[in-house]
Amino acid sequence: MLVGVVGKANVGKSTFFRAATLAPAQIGPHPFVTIEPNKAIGYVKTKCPCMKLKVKCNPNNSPCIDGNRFVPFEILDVAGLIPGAHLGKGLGNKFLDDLRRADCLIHVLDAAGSTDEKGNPIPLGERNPSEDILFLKEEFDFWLQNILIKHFKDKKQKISIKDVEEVLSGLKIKKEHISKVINTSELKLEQISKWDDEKFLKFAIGLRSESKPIITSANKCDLSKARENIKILKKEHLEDIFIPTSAESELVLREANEKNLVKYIPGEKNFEITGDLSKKQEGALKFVKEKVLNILGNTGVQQCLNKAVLELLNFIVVYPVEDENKLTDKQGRILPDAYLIKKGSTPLNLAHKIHSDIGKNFIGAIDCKTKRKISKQTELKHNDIIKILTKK
Ligand SMILES: Nc1nc2c(ncn2[C@@H]2O[C@H](COP(=O)(O)OP(=O)(O)O)[C@@H](O)[C@H]2O)c(=O)[nH]1
Ligand SMILES: [Mg+2]
Repeated sequence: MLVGVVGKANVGKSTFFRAATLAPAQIGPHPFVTIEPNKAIGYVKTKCPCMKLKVKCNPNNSPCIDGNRFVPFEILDVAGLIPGAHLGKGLGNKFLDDLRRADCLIHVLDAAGSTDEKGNPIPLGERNPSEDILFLKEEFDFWLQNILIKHFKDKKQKISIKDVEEVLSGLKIKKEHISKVINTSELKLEQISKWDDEKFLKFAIGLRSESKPIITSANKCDLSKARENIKILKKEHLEDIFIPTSAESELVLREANEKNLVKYIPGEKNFEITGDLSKKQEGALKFVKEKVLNILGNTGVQQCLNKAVLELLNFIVVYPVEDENKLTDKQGRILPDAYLIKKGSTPLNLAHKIHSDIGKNFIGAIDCKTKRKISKQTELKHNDIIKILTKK
């Protein structure tokens, strides 16, 4: 699963990415393999079972702060969106190449309208952010339309869903996305070779909205202009999901937390001052408190991550353990690891996710809350604690 952070220049994309990927707490030396330069680890925030079960957990892959478990996943910093990307202008190819790898997008928008199409600063409110919402979608749609036309227009042979799937496999567009678009529109795949450009565009729009769901981070919401604009945006784009954000505020808070100046749990409304602040730091935190937390209730960054992974992508969190009574791994750590897994997954899917050998030797599983054996087809639930049984 890969969540892409997208947007044009100067909207706060890098700020969002840095804030979202700054670990909320240290958890010892980490076995994460080095990932590519524009990828980093972000965290979903969820209630750790340790509270309800009244145990003290020893997290290994996912920090737990006051009963809030932060579960890792990968975020991609997509190359900046630029006008004419679909025509291969500037770094357009890089942008589209990044975009095709994402399963879900967080679109960072300058909701204050203080940047033009290319990201140059302009007076506050001069650009209508609504244009940027269309801009992102259009660049992708036109690009996809061209790919579809190139492969399917005026072709002699009969085209099946499988043929479309093959052409689009590198874009993470799957059979179920294609069938859904065909079944819910008047587009007839049998006639694809005779479609006009408009039908190809319709197909592209459908495929994009099925395969790359978007959350809009209406950013710079510390500015009142942005908060005004968001009301209008919500009315104009009923099908879109908007979360008001102040990426800069989240970064201020996470950095202050890292330096032990404050105690801040991502996504919360409050923070506690725990260190000696300079006048400048005090001013920045006061701004965040008064202009963001008191008005919006949170900075919105953690909310975007949670919404993307748990709602749009439909993932749940499960905890594999070795000992179903003590809830420990081999080293005796309680609830050491939390895994994100697609809703609908089974214990067998989980076994494969942990390790291919565990998957191969799978013979069953135990639900550690009920201590009962569950079948390999049982659908796992959010916050399940599971012991995988393997043959020796
Ligand atoms: N007011 C305000 N400014 C922000 C916010 N996030 C980023 N910025 C500012 O927007 C500018 C561009 O930020 P950056 O993250 O480099 O944008 P990018 O080009 O989209 O990666 C910088 O001056 C940031 O300080 C925010 O939440 N509120
Ligand atoms: Mg940047």
